[in-house]
Amino acid sequence: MAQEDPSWKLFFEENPKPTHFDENVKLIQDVCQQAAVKKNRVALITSGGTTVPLEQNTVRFIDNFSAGTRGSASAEYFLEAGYLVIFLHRSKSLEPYSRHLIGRNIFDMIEALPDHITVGDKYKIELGVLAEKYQHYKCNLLMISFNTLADYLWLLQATAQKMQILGPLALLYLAAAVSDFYIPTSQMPCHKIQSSGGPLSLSLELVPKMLAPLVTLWAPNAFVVSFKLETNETLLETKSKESLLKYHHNVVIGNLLSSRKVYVMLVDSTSSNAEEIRLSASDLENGVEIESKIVDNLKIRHEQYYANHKTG
Ligand code: PAZ
Repeated sequence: MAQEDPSWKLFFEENPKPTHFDENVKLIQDVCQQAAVKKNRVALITSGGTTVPLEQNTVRFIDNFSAGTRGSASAEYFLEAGYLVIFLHRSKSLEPYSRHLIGRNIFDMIEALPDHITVGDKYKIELGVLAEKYQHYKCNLLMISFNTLADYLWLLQATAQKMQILGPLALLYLAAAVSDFYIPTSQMPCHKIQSSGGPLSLSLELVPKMLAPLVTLWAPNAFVVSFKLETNETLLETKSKESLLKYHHNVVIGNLLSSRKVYVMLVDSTSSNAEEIRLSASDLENGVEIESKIVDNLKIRHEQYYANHKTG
């Protein structure tokens, strides 16, 4: 009897590719090929939340809380650590460097004079530092955006597959908040749902777990870091360990919705105890971001992994 395709394959059969997919994959391929030749480390960072459309001509969709703070901050620290970064992010979520300006009005920062425009004195140093960093690192940064869950999963699969050429030089840092539930295209109404139809009941399918094919088929030699988000503290360690046991990747970073900016736990297969990273009062006073410590920690782990691969 013929074997049925696994659920992750069916997902890609049932959900069309995003627009500009082939152009984006070509950009990703170019980065990976050049990095492989030069033996550069490449980090894929996923960031922000995925949407789940309720209609094919989408007026309404389900979304989540993620602003892309973790991903965009981490991208800066990976760049500073010498990585090339592929930043796969939710469109209009936070981006490296420009994230520091969010919530501020650009017109308050510039002075428009009759014949030229200048940056106001108060902002010169801050903007100068940011612009300098951005200009320095932008050639090592490829930004690709997504909106829906399906867009994200298509791009994740393609990027991981293109990163295969990098072997253990590739690091995947999966910080996006990806929906666990969705409506398959075939079950989605074509047009806007009408309120004249009365109260709306939704039935959502489970999204196939993509970490399994990612780790075994798409990027089998990459260093893979996933995130586990919980709201119940008592579940965090167990759930993070379960995920590691199930998918056999390298690190699971557990975080709680309420404390994610100051505390994470790292779980790996070498130790039964989780390693904790917590910002101290002085870190907070000095504006230290937890992502700088996460990236420092992962850089060392990735170096070790790469060294073991070369000798192993
Ligand atoms: O984007 P953000 O900084 O507001 O939040 C980051 C996060 C909590 C989405 C991330 O750290 C994370 O846990 N991502 C995986 C979520 C999940 O379990 O699917």
